[in-house]
Amino acid sequence: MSDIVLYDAVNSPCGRRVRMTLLEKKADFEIRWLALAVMEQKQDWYLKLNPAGLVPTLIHAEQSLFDSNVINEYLARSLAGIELIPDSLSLQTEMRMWMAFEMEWAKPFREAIYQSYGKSRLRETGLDTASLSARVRENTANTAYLNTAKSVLNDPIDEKRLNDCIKVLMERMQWMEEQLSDSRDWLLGKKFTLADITLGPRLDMFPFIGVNDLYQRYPRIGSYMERLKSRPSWESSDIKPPVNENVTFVRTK
Ligand SMILES: N[C@@H](CCC(=O)N[C@@H](CS)C(=O)NCC(=O)O)C(=O)O
Repeated sequence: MSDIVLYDAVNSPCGRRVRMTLLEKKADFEIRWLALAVMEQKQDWYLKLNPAGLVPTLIHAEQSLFDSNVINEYLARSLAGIELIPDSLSLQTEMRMWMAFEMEWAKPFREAIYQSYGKSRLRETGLDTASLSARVRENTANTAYLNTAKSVLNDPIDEKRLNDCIKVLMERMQWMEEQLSDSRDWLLGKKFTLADITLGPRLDMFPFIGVNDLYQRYPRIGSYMERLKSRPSWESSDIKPPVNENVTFVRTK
């Protein structure tokens, strides 16, 4: 058993960025999967580790850490291996601004996910309202989460809301495309850093909200992502649970 444990979920960009950092550092780690569709992330024992009930959470040296960017800075500083944080204060600040940039548009992105992939993920399980409710109640007594799960399953897609979220997201992508006009290799210039690890996994999620041509619309983002995907940590961070959680809901405590 590894001394680094990562609580994670299938297709989580936040989880993937921690996986990438661990792989860039060549660290051993163990993943424990949570099934988000049935709110395993809202179980009492997990809320003690991560009060927001989100993935990822990392356990290391008996310390429990949450928020992917916080975890990544911790790993970057505490593990030996490749340097992922720039030396100068000015570049460190720039790195955190890229993280803040992503965190801001993660909000409309999450809303869009609820209107798209979140629905298909839940519907593909074959659970009906009664069996979904029973599964969620096993995990949490908070009816707010039950109501969210039921509305993801049953409410029709709010196309207007989804399109509005996408419009906001495209505004952010336009800004990013302009930032890349100086042909830099990585977001901070010559050096690959945590800023790239923060942005890459989220950018690659656009097809999950129905935007399949992001890299054609924004070619500089496209070639930037090609560079990112050529790093071994990209492919090797595409980890799935041994059995598809959507089908079996592997319990992971
Ligand atoms: N700022 C947090 C965001 C974490 C987050 O939004 N996680 C998503 C998966 S990428 C999640 O757990 N969603 C489940 C939910 O909304 O209950 C981080 O970077 O760790």
